[in-house]
Amino acid sequence: MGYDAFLEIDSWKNVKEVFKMAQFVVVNRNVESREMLKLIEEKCNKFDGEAIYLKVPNIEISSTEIRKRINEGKSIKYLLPDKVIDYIQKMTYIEEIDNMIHKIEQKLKEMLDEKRYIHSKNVLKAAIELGKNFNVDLEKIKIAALLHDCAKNLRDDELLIKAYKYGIIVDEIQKIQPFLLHGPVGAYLSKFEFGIDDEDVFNAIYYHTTGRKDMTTFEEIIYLADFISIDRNFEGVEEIRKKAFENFEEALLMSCNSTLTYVINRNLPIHPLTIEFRNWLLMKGGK
Ligand code: DGI
Ligand code: FE
Ligand code: FE
Repeated sequence: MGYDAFLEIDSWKNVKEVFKMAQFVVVNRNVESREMLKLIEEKCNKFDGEAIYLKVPNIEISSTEIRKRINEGKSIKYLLPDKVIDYIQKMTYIEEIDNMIHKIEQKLKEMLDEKRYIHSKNVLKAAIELGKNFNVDLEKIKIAALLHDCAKNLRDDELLIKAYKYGIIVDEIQKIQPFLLHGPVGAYLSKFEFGIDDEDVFNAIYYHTTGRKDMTTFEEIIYLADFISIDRNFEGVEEIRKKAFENFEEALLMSCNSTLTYVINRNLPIHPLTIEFRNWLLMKGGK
């Protein structure tokens, strides 16, 4: 332990016990002096224990300084091994996002009914499980999953007004089925109401209901997580849930097919994006 800390050893709990159990190794970054050695010896005598003093090269790196630099947002390059820096940065990022997620959850609770809020949390869980299999930013996945239905409890007229406000061009099908706008409007809400300025998150929310061609893996994960989340209980969901972890692409196609069947059975208009999504899945699957 450091010399300074050793001199304050009296404040420890059961110091005598500790001295009995272990021999202290005292190091110091300052130059050693006769005075220092004397003080170490005095402590040892006091507690009837032993300590050895170890000369260490005087490296101008202190953990206090490193912590200070991190808090000030300054670089700590060369003060620590790169791997340790990477680890600290990753942990700092995760902590930041966790704080962010906590705030999102509070706000979301006010915007959604209980069932929808629980669904959002379930989609988050499913998205993490799916995301682990891909090289995606899991922290961002969490945010997108949590927010994907943030506009879901808006009434049709509210969705249309918000779509107008955000400059979303409402197509023919969205005019008759305004609920389809909960994706696009949700994407804008996540940006302007929740302050999440991220393209992946934005697009994943925007297209989570219909899908689209050329979807990114990030978007696909949110789409599928929404479909297989634990609160879903329609026919065939178990099979898709299983498939999602065996053959991701096929599970996407199965979800899309299932949605289309649902829409067709109810004689509802199919959104062109849904069709483009399906065709694209078929092509890339080579089927
Ligand atoms: O918001 P969720 O219920 O969690 O899930 P979602 O955003 O995927 O919405 C599912 C609903 O969207 C479901 O009732 C089917 C409908 N849907 C999906 N694609 C289309 C569609 N409805 C129409 N009319 N046309 C589509 O292309
Ligand atoms: Fe939705
Ligand atoms: Fe959903």
